[in-house]
Amino acid sequence: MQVVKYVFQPHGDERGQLVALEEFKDIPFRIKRVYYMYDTGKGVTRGYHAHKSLKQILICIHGSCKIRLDNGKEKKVIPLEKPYEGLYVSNAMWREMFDFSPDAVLMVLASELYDESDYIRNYDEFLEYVKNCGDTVAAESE
Ligand code: T46
Repeated sequence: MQVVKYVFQPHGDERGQLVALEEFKDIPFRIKRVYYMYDTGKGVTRGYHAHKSLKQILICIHGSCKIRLDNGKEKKVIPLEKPYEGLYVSNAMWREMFDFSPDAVLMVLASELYDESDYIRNYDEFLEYVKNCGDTVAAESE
């Protein structure tokens, strides 16, 4: 499995750092939704689903966490610990987010509005889905 991790350009000066993200320039899709999670409890794992259409970029803008990606054939764990790094998560990709530091803020840029019917929450259904649609992640290795 290939993993796409974007390294964004921080605009640093004596005041500190600033990262700006524009759709189709820094982010490979129109950004229709932004959400973020914080105060994640110790030992919590979130996710356990895939999406039929949704594409996302995950950025741990504070603290750290890990993302497990699974395309139905292979699994990879990607640490997110820099506010200027973004992990691309394609559709048809099972994801689990875990090992959150107490101060972690995981921000997600999403290509679609929230739509529960886009979720695949059953792992066997996911395996069936990727087998039939063959639409798995295309990305580059770290
Ligand atoms: C994903 C991973 C990375 C909304 O009302 N609107 C939203 O846009 C989202 C994302 C969630 N919600 C509600 C639905 C649930 O009642 O917030 C609650 C928690 O959502 P969920 O259990 O789906 O959260 P995670 O962390 O398991 O998954 C989320 C995204 O849902 C998912 O698309 O890829 O983060």
